[in-house]
Amino acid sequence: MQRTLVLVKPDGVQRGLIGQVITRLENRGLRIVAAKFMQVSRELAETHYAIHKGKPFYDGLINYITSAPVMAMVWEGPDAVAAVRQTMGSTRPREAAPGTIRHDFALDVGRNLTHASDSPENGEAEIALWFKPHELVQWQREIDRWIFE
Ligand code: IDP
Ligand code: MG
Repeated sequence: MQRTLVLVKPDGVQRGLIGQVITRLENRGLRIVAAKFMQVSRELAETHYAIHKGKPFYDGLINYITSAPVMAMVWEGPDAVAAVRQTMGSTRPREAAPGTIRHDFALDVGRNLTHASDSPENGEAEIALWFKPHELVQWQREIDRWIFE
């Protein structure tokens, strides 16, 4: 079972789309492990997006992610990293496939609603950055055997 960090970014929260994002991940069969609604500090934003430092959109990205609260979550499932990114759609919403969250709810790359880890290694690192170990819940769903082969 693989785990991944998911954020509903400030635009998703402001637009009342937290529920729709969660519903799509639940519908997919993924299992929620942790969630917290929080204001992102500049320090956390800069650590999380360190890889993008120096890029033209970096300052705007830090301002965007710290501009209002986010919903931070951990989800798990088989190949959860790839599965969640597939459900989110391409970074640029106008290039995202119909049926993906970014296609169905967004237009501009700087307002693309969600974050999802891009590799299993980054997933574990991002989970450790955003959550304390005791905030991650280990549990089984009654329906798991009908979703996980
Ligand atoms: P990802 O979120 O799909 O993994 P990344 O390339 O890691 O995409 O970029 C991180 C975030 O930075 C994007 O989700 C988006 O919010 C923002 N971003 C990326 N490229 C641009 C851009 O060209 N203009 C404005 N914002 C951008
Ligand atoms: Mg990324």
